[in-house]
Amino acid sequence: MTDTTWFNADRFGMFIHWGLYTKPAGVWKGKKIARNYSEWLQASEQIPRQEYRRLADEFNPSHFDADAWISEARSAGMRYFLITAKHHDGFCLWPTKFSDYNVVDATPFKRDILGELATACRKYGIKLGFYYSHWMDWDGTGGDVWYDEDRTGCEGAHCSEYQHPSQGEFESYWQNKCLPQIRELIQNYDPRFFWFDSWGKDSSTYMTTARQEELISLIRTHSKECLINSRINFESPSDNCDYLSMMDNCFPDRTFSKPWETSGTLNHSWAYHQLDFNWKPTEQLIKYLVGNASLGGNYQLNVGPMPDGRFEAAAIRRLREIGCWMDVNGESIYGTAASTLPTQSFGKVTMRKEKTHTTFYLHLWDISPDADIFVEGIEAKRVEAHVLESGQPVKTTITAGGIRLSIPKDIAGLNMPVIKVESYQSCGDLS
Ligand code: FHN
Repeated sequence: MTDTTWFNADRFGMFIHWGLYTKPAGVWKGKKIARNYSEWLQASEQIPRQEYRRLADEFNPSHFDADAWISEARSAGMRYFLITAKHHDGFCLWPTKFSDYNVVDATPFKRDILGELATACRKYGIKLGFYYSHWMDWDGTGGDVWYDEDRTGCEGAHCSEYQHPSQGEFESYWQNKCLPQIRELIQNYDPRFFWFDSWGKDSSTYMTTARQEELISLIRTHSKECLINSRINFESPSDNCDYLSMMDNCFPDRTFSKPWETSGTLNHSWAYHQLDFNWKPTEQLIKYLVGNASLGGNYQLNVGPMPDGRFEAAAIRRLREIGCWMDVNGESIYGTAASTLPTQSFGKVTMRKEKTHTTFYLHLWDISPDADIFVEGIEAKRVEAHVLESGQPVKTTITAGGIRLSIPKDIAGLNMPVIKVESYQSCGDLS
């Protein structure tokens, strides 16, 4: 198994969905597409392949700036970055030798997007990962398609191009596109992790144990440190995966024996959607991050850049607000572990075992300033506590079964405050 220490410590990453579907952005032939994920355009509207492929002629994001994306991620407090190298439509964001349906050979843009991002990631010390749609590939090379009998496209007909491949057809895609491209991505860009995508019983038909192990073994052969997620087969993942991926926007209420993460959206669609105004408030996004960290999990927050290559203003505002919160409270997230305390009524707890003591970070979501809270489960001979952002000391009383804290009234001016509690098992070890 590959070392997952960095993944657990980093806790927070950026996910990007970007590709040919970004320009239509959820609207096709003047109508909002049936599916709410704009990256599903081709399947949603049953667009014949040659017609969909013509979107490549228009892919020319003149404002794309890898440095700007990665520095935005960095200042939001994110420590790793993940992008759709190939999504379900089969189009590739790098100049792959194994398909000419790629950004350099098929578009007027002709720049190696992954290469530019890899350079920016190195500059900012951000780990790079690739989303790769290994099960579905709608471009007719033998990958699976989304077959939905009841769906008709814009022309009112089911497109006969979209039928499940035979095992032989899938095997040909697997050997001639999927596996060589994974090897190529490792050799060209040296990613620290892959994020494979599957769900449901159709994917299990193709993502057999043998194919999962073949893919894992290929990655292990070419990289000593590349992590692999469990959505290689969501229903029945190999034990050899390194970390678990929850379903989209699913925030569990339990811990897991492996490192884990939730990938979530800022609004509804993963890729940019011109009619999706369903933005989540910053406070909610921070709560997802903290909630997962309190259970030992990570959060990968998705951005869908616009067709010209820039992030939307609503995305930037949220990223920067999260960044401000992380600037003062980041130590309560990075390198912390799941709380071993019982569930608390005031909010969530993250913790870190230090050499001489244990630190608890109390995330106060539901409190009255100038009142007491009881933190159940902290057993200590001595505790020291202060507000993480301001340094203001907090009065503590050790009682049976926990500690009582007097919340300062000034805390009302802070947004989502965190109290740092250092708890010692003997009276004399505070130096
Ligand atoms: O179908 C995809 C979807 O477009 C998106 O990429 C998400 C990200 O988790 N995964 C699939 C649905 O779960």
